[in-house]
Formats: sequence, C-alpha cells, structure tokens
Amino acid sequence: VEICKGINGLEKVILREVRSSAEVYLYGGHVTSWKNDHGEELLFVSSKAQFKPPKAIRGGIPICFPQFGGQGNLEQHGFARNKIWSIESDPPPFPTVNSNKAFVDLILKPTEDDIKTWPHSYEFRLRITLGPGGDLMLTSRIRNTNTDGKPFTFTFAYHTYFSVSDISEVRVEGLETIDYLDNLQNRERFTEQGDAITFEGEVDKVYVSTPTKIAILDHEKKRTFVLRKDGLPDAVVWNPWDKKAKAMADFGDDEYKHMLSFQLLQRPAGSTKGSPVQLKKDSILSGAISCTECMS
Ligand code: TA6
Repeated sequence: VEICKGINGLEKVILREVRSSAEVYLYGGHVTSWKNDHGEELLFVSSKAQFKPPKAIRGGIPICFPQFGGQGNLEQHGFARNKIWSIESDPPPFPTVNSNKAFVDLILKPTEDDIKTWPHSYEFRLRITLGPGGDLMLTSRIRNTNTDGKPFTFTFAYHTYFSVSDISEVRVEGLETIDYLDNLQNRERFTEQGDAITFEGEVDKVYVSTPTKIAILDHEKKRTFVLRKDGLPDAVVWNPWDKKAKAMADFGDDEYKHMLSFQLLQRPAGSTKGSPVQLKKDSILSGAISCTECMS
C-alpha cells in the first residue's frame, strides 16, 4: 500500500496485489483505478474529469451518501464524494473481509460545519481490498453516532463506472423479470422483459430488489464483470448516451460509448418512493460489493 500525490496534488493510495492494482483518492474516498494483471484499466474515468473539489471525480466508484439522487437541500448524490476522507490505521475489525490481501481503510466523519448541513453524526468506514485474483472489493459500514440517540435515515450507493469497449456490444445479465423505475419515464414502474439488457440509447433505470450476482458482458473484449453484492438491494443501470454526454462538462462527447455506470444501492428492497433506510443510534449498516473480471 503506497500513499502518494495524485492529480492536482490530491492524495491517493495505491494497492498492489501480484500484478493487479487499484487506486483510491482520499478526496471522496473515490476509487479511480482497478487494473487487472495485464495492466488493463477496468474502470472508466472521463478524460475531462476535473479532480478538483468540490466537483466529484467523473468516473471510477463515487460513494453516494447520505442520499442518492437530487432531492432535498443536499447536493446530488449527497456530500461523501465531495469530502476528504482519512486513512484509519486501526479500525474495528471488518468481520466479513479477511485482511490477508492488499487493503486500505478510509473513514469519513462530519465536522461541526458539516453537521449544520446534515444534522447527524456518523462514522462511515470504507475498506477497499484487492484480492489475490485481482478482485476488487468495497465494504462500507455506516454507524450512527448521534449523541442524542436520534436515528437518522439515509441512502447509500457505489456509483460504479465500468470501462467497456463498445456499449452497443454490452449485455447485462441477472436483471431479467426484475421490476425497475424508469428515470426517463417519470420513474414509472415496469418489469424487465428482455433476456438481458442491451443498449441502443440513453438508459437510467432503478432495479428494485435485485439478485446478489449480476454480470456485465463486454462482447468485444470477451470480458465479463461479475458483480456480487451484500446488503445492497437496488441497482441502477445508467448510460447517458450522446445528448446527455454533450451536456456534461466533465464528460467527453463520445465517452458514453466506452462506459457503463452500474450503481449498487442500499435502499429498502422494492421501495418505489425510495424511502431511505433508518439507522438507530450505535447500530451499523453495511454494504459490500466485489467485482471480478472473468474472460468469457
Ligand atoms: O445513474 C443515476 C444518476 O442519477 C443519473 O441520472 C445521472 O445523473 C448520474 O446519476 C450521474 O449523476 P452525477 O451527479 O454524478 O452527475
């Protein structure tokens, strides 16, 4: 594990395991690189990503907390991806993740100022692990440390951007027959009919209560991303396509062809209004994903 200066002098941590590697910026607790043992980059980061607070880095794995989406007085997808996290050298043990692999523990806690915007105290622990086979695992634990004992509600998501060779040659398997809310049709609820999701235009769908294992197949590269998740019932599939791509200053006009954003959400399964999770004082909620690259 190596700590060094990244783009614009922002601090980042590099994890290496055999020949694979991962990088995470303390800004946002944001994974920006996951390379396989051939040195191929598996995550998408826009060539126009700004790496400049307060704008979130466009690509990689933004952490969305305490909200997903743009409702209320908080910025879109909450503030966790816009804050500087710290490295925690001796965190409470993560029961689910053995630590004989390359890993780093990050923590985010509110400052007095933060509490003015979101009146709760919390400890958000994020462990990024690179497995011996090059698997990338993110495990989050969010603890309510409100001294007044008040519970708080929140939603949380890993907003992952995968690098794909050509979005029109990508299939997502594992969401067949699952219900989804279509963000492009007033969040109306539909049931996925296809035997896989393919992409011919903009897609922005929130699948509710999804299976724990989902596959993203990149035909051209003969590569499959196998996503396994725990404690994250919902999943968003998003590709901005050309029009939206042009409208984003930190996104190249043609980059939509080479990315797929697949977000894993912590929300009560099947919630249509997206009612957030309630976290009681001192209790901890965890959500984990592991991403494996398989040659298909
Ligand atoms: O994928 C869900 C979504 O809310 C999309 O509608 C799009 O806005 C995307 O997230 C990116 O949001 P961001 O705030 O990172 O530009």
